[in-house]
Amino acid sequence: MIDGKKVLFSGMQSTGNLTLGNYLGALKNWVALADEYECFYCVVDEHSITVRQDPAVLRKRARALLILYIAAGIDPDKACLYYQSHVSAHAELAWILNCFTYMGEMNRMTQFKDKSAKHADNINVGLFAYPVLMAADILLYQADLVPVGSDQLQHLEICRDIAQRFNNIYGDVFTIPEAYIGKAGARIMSLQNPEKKMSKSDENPNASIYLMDDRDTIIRKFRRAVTDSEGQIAYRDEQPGIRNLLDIYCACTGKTPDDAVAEFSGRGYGDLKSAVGEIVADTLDPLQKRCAELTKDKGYIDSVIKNNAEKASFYATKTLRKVQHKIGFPDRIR
Ligand code: ATP
Ligand code: LTN
Repeated sequence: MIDGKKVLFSGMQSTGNLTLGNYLGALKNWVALADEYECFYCVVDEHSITVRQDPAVLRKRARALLILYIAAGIDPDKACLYYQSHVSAHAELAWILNCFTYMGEMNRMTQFKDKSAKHADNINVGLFAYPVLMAADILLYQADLVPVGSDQLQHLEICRDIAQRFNNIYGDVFTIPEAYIGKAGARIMSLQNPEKKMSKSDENPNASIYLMDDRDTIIRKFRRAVTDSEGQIAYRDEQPGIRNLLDIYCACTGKTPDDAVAEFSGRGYGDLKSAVGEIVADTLDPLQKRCAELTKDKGYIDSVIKNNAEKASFYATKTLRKVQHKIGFPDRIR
């Protein structure tokens, strides 16, 4: 608890170009949560280097992601928006937690298996220990809640196990965090294969709408979206392509699937694709404009980066010192 509010922590990697899935499935919800909880939203640049990065690109994307958090509507005076690499307690706690994590536990992680298959030439120890750094992120802030997608639930479970193990030995040091599962969350699927989630690492650029795509590109990608040959607009499992278009439409308009189906009843797939393309372009347009404005305001962004890293460090260091003391590191002389 901070000032009587529950603490919420989440993070995103700045690798790749963010997609409509990242926005509708995560970022958009983060905005609303910042009213109710004490939120820490981190740009997890230390996680990014588990896969080889071009330094100039990583730096640029990390800043662009932090700007995007603000452009999406998160008030940096309320929620703490910062870079993981600016708060050294993350790496320090991760080291300690490494010593409370078993090889066998990490071996079971499906993301490690997937990523090591994908990057067979660079299966590094950081990639293996990725979930431990993620546990450190969360536990440093004594987070009560962690909004994550279903692919991250396994990592959250390990975080809880590590925290519990530590608490069993040393007493109640860490708050045990819970996954925050939002309202029927928008899970946005690939436009080229609606059985697969839209993902920033998809090799086919037509599969994803990137948040910085222009109107024409957005409309063209929706026009090419894979659907089916049923010829009828319905919201059902058997028509995943159409259902995905309706989900996107609903996430952007706030309408229910029933309302959307009624609106398009008797109309062709082309009409639905155009309408979804238009509404997505209308949704992203103000976001893109705001990003452009904020990018120009270097002084303001720099002050957010500095102040919020200090705020995050304050809370993180408090937990780290407690942990260091508990495990027997010599106390600092003040
Ligand atoms: P990668 O392709 O690099 O694995 P990703 O696009 O799947 O990346 P993540 O960085 O793993 O995205 O996720 C960031 C956040 O966005 C997470 O909270 C995740 O649940 C959410 N998210 C990602 N893709 C989607 C999607 N298609 N629909 C809804 N939410 C999504
Ligand atoms: N692994 C997460 C990003 C992430 C995160 C976190 C999410 C790093 N640390 C802590 C929630 C809490 C991802 O790839 N989506």
